[in-house]
This record gives sequence, C-alpha cells and structure tokens, in this order.
Amino acid sequence: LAAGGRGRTAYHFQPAKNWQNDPNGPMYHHGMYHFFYQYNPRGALWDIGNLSWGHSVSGDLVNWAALDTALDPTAPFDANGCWSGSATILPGGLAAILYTGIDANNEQVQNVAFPKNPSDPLLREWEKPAYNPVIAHPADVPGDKFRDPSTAWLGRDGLWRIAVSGEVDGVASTLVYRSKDFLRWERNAAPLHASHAAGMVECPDLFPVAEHGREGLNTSANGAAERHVLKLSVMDTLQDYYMVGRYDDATDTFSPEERERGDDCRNWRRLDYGHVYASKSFFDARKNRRVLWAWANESDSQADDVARGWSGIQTFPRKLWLDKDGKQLLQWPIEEIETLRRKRIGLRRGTKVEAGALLEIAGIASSQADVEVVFKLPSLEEAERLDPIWLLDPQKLCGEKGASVQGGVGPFGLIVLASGDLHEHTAVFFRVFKHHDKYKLLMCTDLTRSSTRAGVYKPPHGGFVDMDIEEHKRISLRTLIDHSVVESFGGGGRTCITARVYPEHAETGNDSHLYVFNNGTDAVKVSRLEAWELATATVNVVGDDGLVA
Ligand code: DQQ
Repeated sequence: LAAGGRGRTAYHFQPAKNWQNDPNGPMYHHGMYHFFYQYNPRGALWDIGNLSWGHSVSGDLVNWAALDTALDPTAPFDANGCWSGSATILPGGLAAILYTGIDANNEQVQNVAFPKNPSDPLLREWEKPAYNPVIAHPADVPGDKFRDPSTAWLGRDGLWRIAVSGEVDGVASTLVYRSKDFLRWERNAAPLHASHAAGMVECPDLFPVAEHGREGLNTSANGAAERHVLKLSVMDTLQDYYMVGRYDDATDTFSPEERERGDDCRNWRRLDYGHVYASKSFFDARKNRRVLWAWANESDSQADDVARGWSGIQTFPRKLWLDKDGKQLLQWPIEEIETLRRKRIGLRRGTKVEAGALLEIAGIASSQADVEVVFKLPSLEEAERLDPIWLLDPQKLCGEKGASVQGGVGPFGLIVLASGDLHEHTAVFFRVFKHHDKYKLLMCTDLTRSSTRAGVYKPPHGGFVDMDIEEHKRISLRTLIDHSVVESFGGGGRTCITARVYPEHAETGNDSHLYVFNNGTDAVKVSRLEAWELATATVNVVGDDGLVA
C-alpha cells in the first residue's frame, strides 16, 4: 500500500514506498518518458548491497505509473547492487542502459542492459547480457571508486563516448571511454577532467547547450554555436557543481570557460544552493529541451523515515538552458506543471510592501502551490555594506542575516508553509548589499523556523544571484511549495534553492499560510504576484487492491 504520512509530496516524484536516491537513466523513448531511480525495494533506508533500479513511465513528466524494478542485483557482475547509470538511445531507436554493478567481489564495474522486448512500449523488462561487465574495474582505480556512467554521445569519428567517475592516484577524475559497438570500451589516456583536491566525485553529466536561445540539444550535438556543461557531484560536500566550457572530441577533454575558478569543482557554480544531489539531465526530443532531475534527501531522522515507510524525493523536472552571459545555466520548472494549476490569486500590480510589512496571500490552499512574484526596488540607497569575507560564504551570511534580521534593501520575499500564529514558517528572500560601487544580491531560504520539531536538520541555504540588480531594479522569484519541499528559482532561474521542511502544524491538520514580507528599511513594490493552488498529480499511486493505478 502507498505509504503516506509526514511530508508526503503531491507532485514531486516519489515511489509509493521505500527508499530512493539518485535519478537514473531518464529518457524520452517512442512517445513515453521513462524515469529510473536508485531504489531499495526492502525498506525506507539506504541499503548498500541491495540497490535496484526503480522504474516509472509517464506521458507528461507530471503523472507517473510505477512498473516493476528494471534492474536488480542478481548476476555475478552486480550481485551487491545495481548503482547509478544512464540511458542512451542508439541509432534505430534501441534503448540501452549503462550502470555500475557492485560485483560479487565488491568491486565496481560497468554493465550494459537492453530491453527484453524492444517493441514493448513500456520497456517493462530489462536483460543484462551474460558477457557483462563491459568495463572491468581498471588496475589504477580502487575497487570502490569507479562508477556512474553517463549518457553516451557520438564523436565526429563515429565512436561512442561515455564519462565515468574514477579515482586515479588519489585524484577525482572523470574518465572517458570510447566504443565502436557499445560493448567493447577503451579508456582515453587523459581524463575529461581531474579535480585534484575534491575527493571522490560522482555522477558526471556532460551535455551540450546552445549559445543562444532556450532549446536543448541532443547529447551528441557538437557544433560551433554550442558550449558544453560538465556537472559533477562531490561526495565530500554532497553538492552538485557545474562549469560551462568547450568540449573537444578530438582529445576528449573539457576546457572550462571560467578558468579563474580552477580545477577543483567545489569552486565551480552550484546547481542548487539547497539540498539536492546526484542530478542528471536528458534531452527531451518531444519538446526539444534539456531536462534535469535531482535527488532531494530527507532532513529529518532515520527513525522518521522508517515510521513513514519512505525516504527521498526528486526535484520537479527543470528545463535548462544557457544564460546570455555564457557562464551560468538558467533552470525553470517544466511548463507541464501548469496542467496542475487550479485556483489562482494575485496581488494588485504595484502593491507597496512597506518596511516591516507582512501581507497575507489568502484564498488558496498553499501547502501545494506555485507562486510567481516580481519585486521592484525603488531605490538601492539603503543597501547594507558587504564585508568581502561574506562573498566566500553566502550560506553563512544567510545564517547570520536570516529573515528576522532587519536590513536596508531587504530582506524581502515570501513566507511559506506558515502556521496561523507564524510560529512555524519558511522564508525565501532577497537582500541587497553594497560592495564598493557595485551591488550584490543575496538569495536565501531561511529554515530555522520551518518546524518546531526537534531533530530536524535546518542548515542555512543561500547563494548570490549573478545579475546586475542596479540595472534591472527588479528581481523575480518563483517558489514551488509541496508539503515538505520548497523549491525556489531566483532571478529567472539563475539561483535555485531546494529546501526540505517538516512543518508540524500541517501534521495536525492545520492550514498553511502564505505571505509577502519586507524586513528592510526601504519599501519595495510587487509588480506582479500570482499564486496557484496545485492539484495532486498521480505519482506511482497504488490502489487498495495493491495494483498500480
Ligand atoms: N549513489 C549511487 C552511486 C553514486 C551515488 C549508489 C551518488 O552510484 O555514486 O546509490 O549518490
């Protein structure tokens, strides 16, 4: 039966019950979206030796039907777990999965799997050929540090390539393997990238982005008007980082655009300044876009996970494209979310939010909602001075200057998932600082009052928004609220913050409230605010008869 209870989301991807972590092998294939994920079929906690690939299908990336697991640890080459990997659609339309197996000797190897019946539109069963592994673990890589094959791309020489994470001589490396036939793979001597001090990196994703416009590109595209993005997940910080650069398929190397950030990917741009990990993108040929998935783990206790019977959600799928500055990605919830929009409320254009004001946006059930707001800043004169040390640690700055700490220009933003007495609330806000003659815009999600329950992890979340606030004098915020997750997109998707929250008032049947607030000394204006209540999507629902809906 479907597990319910504390924090169950209404439109974020979750299996009906049990543990999930990384997104695996997302693809659009023969008119159907497939989503696979790291799954423990036996319970709500991570189980190192027992990971399977959960599998669901969808026609719209919003409503999902659960199928049987696609991969389970049953063969000598994956006896101790089917770990993360990716899907590739081969010429002719055959779908292939490459994944990491933890073999019978507890060594990490790369395996291939194909649909048992390629004409089954749901690709329900997957076959793991007996000739696996297709890539044995290399002698210069420790047995437990070789994993997470990417989607394959074709070079101009007609050879397939994949990126795989491996630690070589203690250096976190993104290795490239080439193949003519997808079965025999040969490693390129040079890694695609080496991140010397970063420890183990995981789940590499290399994909092309168009220099202009929002259209996505097939993973094999490699033309002059394109850049590539390399995304790496760093175990040490449990964060995802990315860099825009140039990929050269003659040498299979990647040259970062922002060289000044160095090769330690912990200094690259953050994909999300909140709580997501192991993200993976795919090219959606149905709508010519690149779509990103990421895992958002729970922040309460393991005892809570066990009690409610599940753990882990996926972020709502995001469309990705390159900003005009050629350096940062823009991320935006896919447009299909609008099919869930029901009741709408708004604020009158130009509504002034005075210093100290708190305006309730009433009239919708705001525990599952989509809110879009644009703030206009009449003046930046009162902006606080920025101590340069803060530039290095925006999260700490958000911790020290939370929503209740009065500022000059800001903090202003949204208060979400608030109890009637405001005892519990989560604030998503901006704050402008003056730095020499320039301005810096900080975005934070303040979780410190999100739950009155003890034992919930509530770190500060925050990042700077890389845009010229002096020129624009406007800043947009989009926030998706879904019971235990608050996903926010600042400055048109330049800075994203995903936060997991566990408001107690909702557990006792009380409504959540939504507000706009301003705790600066200067008034701000709302040039647009629309908030929609969202319907509950059909996500892996299991009926009372135990059958998938
Ligand atoms: N999770 C998988 C690994 C990957 C890690 C195992 C990242 O393949 O490196 O569940 O979260």
